Amino acid sequence: MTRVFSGIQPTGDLQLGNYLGAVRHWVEVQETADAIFCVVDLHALTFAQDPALFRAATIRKATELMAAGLDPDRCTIFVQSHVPAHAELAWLMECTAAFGELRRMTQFKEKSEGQDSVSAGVFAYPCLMAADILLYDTDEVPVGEDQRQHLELTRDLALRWNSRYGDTFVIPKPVIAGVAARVMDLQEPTAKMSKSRPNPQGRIDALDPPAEITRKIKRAVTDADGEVRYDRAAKPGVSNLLELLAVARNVSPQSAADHYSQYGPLKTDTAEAVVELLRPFQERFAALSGDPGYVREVLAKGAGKATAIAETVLRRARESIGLVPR
Ligand code: ATP
Ligand code: LTN
Repeated sequence: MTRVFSGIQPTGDLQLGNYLGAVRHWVEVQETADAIFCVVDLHALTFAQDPALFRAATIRKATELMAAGLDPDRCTIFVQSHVPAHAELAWLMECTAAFGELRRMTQFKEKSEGQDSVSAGVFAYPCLMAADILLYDTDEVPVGEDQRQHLELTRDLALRWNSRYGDTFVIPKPVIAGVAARVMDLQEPTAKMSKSRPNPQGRIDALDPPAEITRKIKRAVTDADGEVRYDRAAKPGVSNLLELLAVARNVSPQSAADHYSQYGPLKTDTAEAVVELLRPFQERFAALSGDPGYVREVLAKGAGKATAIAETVLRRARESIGLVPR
């Protein structure tokens, strides 16, 4: 059975980009693959967090994943820091990666640019991500387009390790969806929608009330030529709306465009489609948030299952690199 692994950071509410670019595909793949999903709390610590809020955010993210449709009977859901093997293999990956290749990572450049001080963790981030993936003999990693470069690095590190120390790791491949793999900011359609961008008007949170979703979409930045056409380079704002409408209706963005000659009706229908798309998520979230004990139970069970796999692979890695067995 194909092993699938992916991760999401606990900080920030689940936004439409996370849902369409990643989580929606996780919900599908749990039906056919041996799927493991991780709330990557250690990754979020690359920026200082308020401890109490951070703890709550981790539980909330797991709740959001379950509300989105991840079913603990069909997949494994756990918190990264509950499985210490991640931190241990990350160190071995840091010693495998070159300074130069980490410095070239776009996400590192974006997150460190213009900051007075950046943690060493921001730089080492992709090594921890590689460890996450390699620890589970992962075949496929469903992620949004922004993670492609990290996946390439993960493959390079695994290949390098295997050629230096002998066959140890499965070489994973990214699975990146065609439509809505990069949902753009509604106010600045040349930037990706992200939970850490300062302007909330450009982002749709999966828990936004319907009226707010509608308002944000109606105010989305488009362009001046007035023509409804799918062309991501020339018409990023309109094309982004067409992608949202297209995934909600399960058609292509090009054919979605055929039905419109004006931006107003396109926005009205897109808003309605997105509200309907998120409705089941919002209902399940309300039900689950009344039962945090259940979510914690799921995470404890998930950590147990994840540990069993991760420890076996870590042992293999320790042995191949020459650490004395403990
Ligand atoms: P940040 O921007 O603060 O780093 P994020 O919103 O990108 O956070 P992550 O936890 O880093 O959230 O990402 C979780 C998953 O969501 C990843 O697979 C990522 O590729 C995907 N994703 C995030 N934003 C988008 C987007 N705008 N479009 C499509 N996929 C996205
Ligand atoms: N870096 C990813 C989150 C992430 C991840 C992973 C994704 C951490 N570890 C392992 C897939 C597999 C992000 O910022 N979205």
